Amino acid sequence: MSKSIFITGATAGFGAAMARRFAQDGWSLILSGRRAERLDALAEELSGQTDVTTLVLDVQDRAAVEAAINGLPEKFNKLTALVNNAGLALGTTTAQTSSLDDWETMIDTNVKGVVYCTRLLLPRLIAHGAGAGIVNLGSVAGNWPYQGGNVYGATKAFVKQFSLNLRSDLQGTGVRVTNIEPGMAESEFSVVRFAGDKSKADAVYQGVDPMTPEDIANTIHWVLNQPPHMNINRVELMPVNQAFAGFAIHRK
Ligand code: NDP
Ligand code: 8X3
Repeated sequence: MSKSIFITGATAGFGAAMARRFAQDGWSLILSGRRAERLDALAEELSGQTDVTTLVLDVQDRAAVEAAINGLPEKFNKLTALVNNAGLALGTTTAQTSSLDDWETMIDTNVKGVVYCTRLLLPRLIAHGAGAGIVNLGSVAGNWPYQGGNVYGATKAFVKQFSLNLRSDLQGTGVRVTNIEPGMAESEFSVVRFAGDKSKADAVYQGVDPMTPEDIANTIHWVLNQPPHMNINRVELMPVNQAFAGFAIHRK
């Protein structure tokens, strides 16, 4: 049986890099995202290497996620891996000045999207059994507070705890669960966070030598290629030039 991987948010950044990495090994790809033209281009690029299925999908839309997953061809009744990668941060403003709409979009995508895809694909992962795996994209923002991280960091803290709790529930099924917790990696992430302001986004990475989407894809590839008796619970990774700040003290 060829290995199969369902990747959400495959139209950019980590997701596109993962699609390319797993295609090299001949895994069947199910690639999803909202931008159809990006999915088509990726399918065209990779279909010479492996079997590619694309799903134009907004993970915030529960009915659409249900319809897309229920409509998958029979060959995916057993799925090797799910990567809950689709996600975003919006803004770096403090809580008292943030937009409630932005907060809702982050919760709907980073929390509800992950929950929908996981619940709906679990039967196929359990049917695969030993060697199957769920990889969730958490973040250092789920572990460490920073000013302006408010709801984004909280969604990633949810993802971390959901991953750990899934591990508990999936005992005996053979399905592994890993939370990947990256720090700064250059992708479209900051362009999205700063509402399309490319110069603001570029400034984030200036002089840092950030991680790349390929670094993250290689890490996930390593995680999913461990022997079936091994579960990598969490991986926190940062560029060398990123570290921790101390406590913030406000003096009157
Ligand atoms: P990108 O912005 O480059 O890619 C994000 C992907 O998510 C795109 O393919 C986008 O596709 C998809 N996406 C966003 N919203 C939705 C939605 N509602 N439905 C379906 N797909 C959606 O970001 P990254 O690759 O950097 O980020 C990937 C994940 O990693 C995210 O969860 C992010 O929070 C996390 N992360 C990123 C870090 C970084 O520094 N870059 C660090 C730590 C974690 P489309 O717009 O076509 O729908
Ligand atoms: C993205 C990493 O540090 O910008 O999750 O929050 S950070």
